[in-house]
Amino acid sequence: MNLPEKLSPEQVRQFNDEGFVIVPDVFDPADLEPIRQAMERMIDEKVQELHADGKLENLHEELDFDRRVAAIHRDSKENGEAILRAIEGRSGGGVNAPEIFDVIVHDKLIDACADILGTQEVVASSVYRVRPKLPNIGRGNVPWHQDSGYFQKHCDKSMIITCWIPLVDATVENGCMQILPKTHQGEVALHHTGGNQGFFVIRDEDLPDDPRKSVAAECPRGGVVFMTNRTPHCSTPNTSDHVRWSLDLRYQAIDAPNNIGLMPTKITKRGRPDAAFSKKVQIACYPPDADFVVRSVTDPSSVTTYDEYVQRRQTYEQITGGPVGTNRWPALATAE
Ligand SMILES: O=C(O)CCC(=O)C(=O)O
Repeated sequence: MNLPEKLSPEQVRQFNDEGFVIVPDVFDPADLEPIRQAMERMIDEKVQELHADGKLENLHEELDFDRRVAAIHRDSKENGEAILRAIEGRSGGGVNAPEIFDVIVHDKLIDACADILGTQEVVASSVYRVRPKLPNIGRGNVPWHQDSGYFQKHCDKSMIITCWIPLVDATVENGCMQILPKTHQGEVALHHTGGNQGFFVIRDEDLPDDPRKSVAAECPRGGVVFMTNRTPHCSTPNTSDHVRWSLDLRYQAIDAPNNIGLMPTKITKRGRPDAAFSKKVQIACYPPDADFVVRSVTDPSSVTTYDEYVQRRQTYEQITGGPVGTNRWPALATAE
């Protein structure tokens, strides 16, 4: 089966050499309209609920997707946070809306990942995030890290692609990511727990290069920033007047460690696999969340449907209590 090539050889080379590539035209902006509208509906439902409960007076119905939550958050942090929690999903683990699934399995995106991975056997991870980064509050500023800092150590050398997808043009002003190029071939750096909002953090002195060499990953709506799991990155404050909306999704080849077909009965509440179990089966890079097949030429019947995806994610959430980090890193305080 000949599937179209989405990326040029030059773009794939850039990904491999630099640890990332920004592709400005993976989607037509219209492809992302359903997810924007789904987010708008979610916001509106929560706003109406808060209003009906007598907690919120000004509905800010005149404001669009990029501004409404920010205005409500300014009026009342409590209401703003309630809306953000509803959109981000449990523990920040991403809502299960069909419109998100449609982006995760979108052919244009999977074509690009298949080009990078060099295979048409592609698995997506339930480790994905919806990130509404509000202007001028610290929430959503992510410290330096490699995604592998959150994954199991035995996956350090596996390729897991992060696809960072802005739903508005991402700029330095609204807090796009900063990426440290050409530093993804080495070991996973020392991370610490205790960053803001519970994020893991690499201290500047532990970064594989001078953070002043980082580049701003500005990306228009419709574009995607593709990064490796060992590419150090962070994101900076949103100093604009609107919300920087983005999604980050993750993909790997099916032969990288995954939990396809496994039910998480052997994952402990802390999200760590039980020791006896992990000797018998290959443990996924991020065991607390479900992986699922998004493309398979050798076994098309294994490609996950929306209903299977929802069921699998819900089962994992019930058993593991939602996403948690799996790596045991030291706490910031004890290191200083
Ligand atoms: O969206 C951001 O600001 C940060 C994203 C990030 O750190 C990630 O996708 O791993």
